[in-house]
Amino acid sequence: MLKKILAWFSQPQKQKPFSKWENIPVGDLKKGEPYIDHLYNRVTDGYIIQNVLNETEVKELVSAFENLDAYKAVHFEKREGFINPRAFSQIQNENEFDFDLLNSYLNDAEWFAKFLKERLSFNIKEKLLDTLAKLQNNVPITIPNYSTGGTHKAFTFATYRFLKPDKGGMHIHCGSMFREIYPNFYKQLDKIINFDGQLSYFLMLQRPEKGGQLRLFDAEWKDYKKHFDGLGFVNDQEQVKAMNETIIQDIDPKPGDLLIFVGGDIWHEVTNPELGLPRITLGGFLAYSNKRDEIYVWS
Ligand SMILES: O=C(O)CCC(=O)C(=O)O
Repeated sequence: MLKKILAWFSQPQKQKPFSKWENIPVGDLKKGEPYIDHLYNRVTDGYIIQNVLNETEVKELVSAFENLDAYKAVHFEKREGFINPRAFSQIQNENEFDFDLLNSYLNDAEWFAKFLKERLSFNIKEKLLDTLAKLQNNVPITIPNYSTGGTHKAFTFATYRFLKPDKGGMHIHCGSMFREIYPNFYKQLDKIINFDGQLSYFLMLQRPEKGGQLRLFDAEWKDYKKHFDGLGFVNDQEQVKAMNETIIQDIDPKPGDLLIFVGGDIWHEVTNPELGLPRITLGGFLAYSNKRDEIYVWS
């Protein structure tokens, strides 16, 4: 496996803006413009909504999260970094749907919501959901709930992602992949959410001096889905070659920016944060409800 990963990084890759992106200062969002539908329809592949958070809010979030790994962090396999609280995709055990793990995910989500409320002088969840609501007029943004033991518990709307300098970044993946890896978990959500074309979002909180970009591969989920293993690395020499020959595009938002893109369908990674501070983001996923009358946000 290590050889394949090294082979991947040693291949020359060609930078070319193959996907369509728009930068929009948050104050310039047009009322009624169906930004989210533009992503679904691939009119655009991604938006950087600039300055959603101001400098003070970014600083507050970064310092609130200091020492967060001491709590409920789930560390990435093989690379150094962590997600906090645990993401839904980290709750499944082998092929079984594990209700105890689901319960601990829901408890962690509750803990995280409380943690954010106590540590911050502003309501980050409200701020984020309000901004997302501006991206698709008249469609409510909702966080999924799960009923356990007679009580409704909410999923987490976001997870905090911390990548240590020079420890590899985030491996190649796309959002649609998780559905194949964790079918039992998704079966629970399939009742309410249509995952086809699901989107990814994140708020950039801290950037390294060098590296740590969101790297898109000119490769769609459907064309490469046959060959991934559980970690998202391609596991077939031929595909490694094919993907190394694909064109890449690096996206580098600034702290305070909200990035939203077709992360369900475009293969992407976060490149190694080579130098300077750790890379820190707060993000999750979005998708329409089955009835297309709500947009769900979870992580
Ligand atoms: O939080 C990040 O920087 C990575 C986002 C990502 O890869 C995703 O949402 O699929």
